[in-house]
Amino acid sequence: MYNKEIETLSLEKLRKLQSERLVNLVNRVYKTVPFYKNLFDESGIDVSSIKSINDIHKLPFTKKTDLRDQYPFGFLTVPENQLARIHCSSGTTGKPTVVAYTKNDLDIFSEVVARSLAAGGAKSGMKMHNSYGYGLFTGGIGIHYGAEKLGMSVIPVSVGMTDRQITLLQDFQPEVICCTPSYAQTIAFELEKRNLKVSDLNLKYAILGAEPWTEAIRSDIEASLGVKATNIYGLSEIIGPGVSQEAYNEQGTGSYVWEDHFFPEIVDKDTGEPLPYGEEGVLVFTTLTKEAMPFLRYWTNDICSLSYDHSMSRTHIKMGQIKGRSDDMLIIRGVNLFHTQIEEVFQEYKELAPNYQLIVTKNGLTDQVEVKVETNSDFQIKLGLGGGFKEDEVMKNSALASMSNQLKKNIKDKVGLSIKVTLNCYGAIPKSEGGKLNRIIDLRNS
Ligand code: ADP
Ligand code: K
Repeated sequence: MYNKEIETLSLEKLRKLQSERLVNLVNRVYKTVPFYKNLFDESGIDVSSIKSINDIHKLPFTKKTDLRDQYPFGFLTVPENQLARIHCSSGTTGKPTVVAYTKNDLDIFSEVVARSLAAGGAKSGMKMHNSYGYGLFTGGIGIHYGAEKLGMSVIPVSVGMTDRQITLLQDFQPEVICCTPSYAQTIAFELEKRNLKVSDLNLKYAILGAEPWTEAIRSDIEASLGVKATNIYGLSEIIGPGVSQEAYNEQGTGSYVWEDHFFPEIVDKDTGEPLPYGEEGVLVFTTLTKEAMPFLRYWTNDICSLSYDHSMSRTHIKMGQIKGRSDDMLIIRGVNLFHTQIEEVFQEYKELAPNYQLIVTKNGLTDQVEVKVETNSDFQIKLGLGGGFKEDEVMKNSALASMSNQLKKNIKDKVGLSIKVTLNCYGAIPKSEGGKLNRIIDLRNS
């Protein structure tokens, strides 16, 4: 264990710590964040009525749309010159979601990642091959500093260039790999293609997250990479990866939520009412210690359940696998995608009709997205295509071809993902099913 004292703290002491931290937090955000002050005042919540962690259900929820409305720095409780780092995540529409950290927040981030990696089997002195994306996303850099804090030697490979990744895995012989479960499968597939065996590498532990996965995927990765594979979960708004982690010797029983920093609740997705341990609902977190941008009862939209496992030495609560989302966020190769982000690109084109469809499939192990969009009839008439055209004629018409290439590039610039764009003629894409637009077709699990 990285922090045995905290990880095994008695529940009674944990509740006391959480209560102190919550009371401090509520007073602080009331004084420093106008959004929370207004919300408290409007809903008649008296700050002094929050006396312990048991009062948490009296507090309002914070949602991703609130972050958008306060873009970029409305939720800050400290002056901007006290920030040590700023990251972003996908926003629902328009602007990205901004998350900011003080020096102290970064220490907490590294601490929870160090705890997580240790629970996943990593130890000081081991090498870590880190294939999480470096950059604005919290994944790569977040894991990096936590691994250094644990005393590991980090190889900051980031995503892509799988050939080079294989070479480094062979030459450097790291014991630990961190990436998305689907990328771990891609690496395994490439090893097999090169006739490389598990014994050519030195991997022992794979710490995998950023997207949902299953026990079948776990067995596949464990066999093909010769590792113990565990789940790491997190989200930028709460801190990044390292909000929770599965222990390598307790696989399949859930991931420990480091609840001295992140207080979890499960609530009903329609009513917001708290649900008892074991029941499935929306996961909600309160960041008890974050300085720069703390959130009260942040609504993750992730569906899962929480429960205690009193037979273990770690005392913190465990969360089960994420069963799905209560919104329409898609996770493509670990990257969050809202269809509204694509819609915004289309809205800039007067040549397009407001009808599109997003189709997600798996090509081998990799998520693929194709978006079909309609041109409008004025544009078609201008091109002499008043009678319409077929999908396979697009690339033969220079105006249509150039438009679909432009759309592809603009989407890549906006969301950071390569997506196939297919132009359709006006009326070719089914409009609605029973009155409800059916824009997203996710065929990955079928
Ligand atoms: P990260 O880079 O850690 O994935 P993001 O903020 O970009 O952080 O994405 C957070 C979302 O990703 C979560 O709300 C959840 O939907 C999904 N996610 C992250 N980790 C996991 C995991 N281990 N299992 C399932 N979903 C996950
Ligand atoms: K993600």
